[in-house]
Amino acid sequence: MHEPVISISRRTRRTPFSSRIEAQGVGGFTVYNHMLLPTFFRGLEEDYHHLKRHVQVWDVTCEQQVEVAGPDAARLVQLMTPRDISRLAPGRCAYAPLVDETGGMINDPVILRLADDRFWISLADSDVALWGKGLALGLGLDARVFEPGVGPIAVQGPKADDLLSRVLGDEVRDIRFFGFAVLPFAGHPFVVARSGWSKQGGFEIYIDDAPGGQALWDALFAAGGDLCAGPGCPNLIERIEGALLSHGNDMTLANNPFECALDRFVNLESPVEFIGRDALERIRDSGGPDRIIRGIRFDGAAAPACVEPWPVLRSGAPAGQVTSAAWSPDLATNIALAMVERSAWDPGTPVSVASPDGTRDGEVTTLPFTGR
Ligand code: THG
Repeated sequence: MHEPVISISRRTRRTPFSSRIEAQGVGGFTVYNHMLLPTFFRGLEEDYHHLKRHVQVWDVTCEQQVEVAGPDAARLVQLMTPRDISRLAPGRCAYAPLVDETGGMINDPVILRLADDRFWISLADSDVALWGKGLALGLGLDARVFEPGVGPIAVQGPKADDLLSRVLGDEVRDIRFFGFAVLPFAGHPFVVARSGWSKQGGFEIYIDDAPGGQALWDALFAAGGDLCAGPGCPNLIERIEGALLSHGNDMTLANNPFECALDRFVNLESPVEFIGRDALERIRDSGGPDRIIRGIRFDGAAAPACVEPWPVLRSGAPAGQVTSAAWSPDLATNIALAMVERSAWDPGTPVSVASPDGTRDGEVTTLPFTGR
């Protein structure tokens, strides 16, 4: 028997870096925003140790931008998120839930304010441009909503400042967390933010010029030999440890931001108008959510990938589902992100996890597993 593969075609769009990462030994891909996203290079565990010790360059251009520009741009972006966008200054980024009229999670992008009247919404995996265009058209807003074909490459790991400063200059060291600067490389100005989908620190460089971006990619590898710079990608183990949520895996349109423990990005106290405010206020006023994303540590051999949700049981009764799982080498246990019902969500609650290769004993934990 052979392993099935995902077939690549025009619909599974390649990126300006696809041929480079193929030459650099990419081991697998998934599809994200209709675009290729690498899933591992040497292997999940080898990639994990390398990311935590050295520095990696990632092709995450599938985190495509939706641009919203024009006199009503701020109004439209605000309608899409419960986070107070009036507090987002030009030059800053914000992690922000996007919700529908029921409070359901449409996406959880990073929003960059390029100017008072111009935003990039840096997407997780759902078709937000269509939602935004529909709103602008339906509400008669004076805002253009389009996909400019811009996505980031990421430089992540403890040596990220050292590597990027060699290529873009020491200015990168002054960029604050979730701030961005516009820095030239070979004459082209690039948006460079201190952000990224790991807890190891680093930057994202938004590629709006393929040849310039490819030259930058090559310069990073040319400069990084003694730093052990290598190709990488978002790492399943590291992102579970750090509790970085994956839309479509850990939450869907069926979940609200309170269930996703994203309360700190929901500004109901601000008098801002957004779609879903009534729904979120109702949930808040009726005692909050009935389930919440928690960590679970569980016993046994290294967990297989969680491809379909695994039931979580408390005293034999259904109490939620595991949505992402991995063996953590540094914590020496299996770890998971799980949507856990109120009956089991107190940290320390003993649960069992029905993984495909058997039922394991586990315990509910707070998040993240490591770090902050
Ligand atoms: N970078 C960019 N775009 C993206 C992602 C990214 N789009 C898709 C996806 N990732 C969006 N999801 C997240 C999830 C978490 C974070 C960023 C994007 C993140 N969270 C910080 C944390 O949890 O520690 C907190 C952020 C804050 O405090 O404001 O960084 O990675 N361009």
